[in-house]
Amino acid sequence: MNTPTAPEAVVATALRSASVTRNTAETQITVTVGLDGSGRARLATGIGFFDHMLDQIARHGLIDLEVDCKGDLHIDGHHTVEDVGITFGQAVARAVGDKKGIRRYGHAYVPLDEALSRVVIDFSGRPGLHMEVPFSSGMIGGFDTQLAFEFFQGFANHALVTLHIDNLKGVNAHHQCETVFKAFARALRAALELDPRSAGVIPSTKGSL
Ligand SMILES: [Mn+2]
Repeated sequence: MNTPTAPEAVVATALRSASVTRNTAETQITVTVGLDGSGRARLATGIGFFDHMLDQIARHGLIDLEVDCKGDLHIDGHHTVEDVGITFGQAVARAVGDKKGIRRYGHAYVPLDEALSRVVIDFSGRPGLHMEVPFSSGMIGGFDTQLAFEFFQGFANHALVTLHIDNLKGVNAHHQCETVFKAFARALRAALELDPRSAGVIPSTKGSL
């Protein structure tokens, strides 16, 4: 006998994924995300340390992530990092859709030796970034630490999230940055997780997010 599948069950188990291509005179980018993934990553931004940070998002967010970016690195890394943040935000927004059944809020503390960071995220529909990260160095390899803010600003604006990022302790800039990206990944994973007690429900008394 055929057992009909309830539409809500299909929604709850469907794999949430999206691919976005964004081309400008400064960058040509394709980002593919699978929110219900296993952390598989294929990353090529041309900035080694930035690829290392995107890998943290995939691994600790359990997001399958492909980023292909050809940016104007002969100028500097600014357009590349900012525009990957924008395109990643657009892909996450598309994959998460109407936000039915997600937990909406997520937060995480992540240490790495002496460094400790906290990230809190809300899929509120209202973009906002509040970031306090006193980097101890201007550069990490070929990555300008000022660009961490640009990445998260681009993401918050286009994923339509409220994002609070604080580095609470840290001496080594590589450690500081890595704890920020790992905590972001864990917070993202928690917020995007489907809550079986709230299947098919938009987590807002307004009825939309
Ligand atoms: Mn590292």
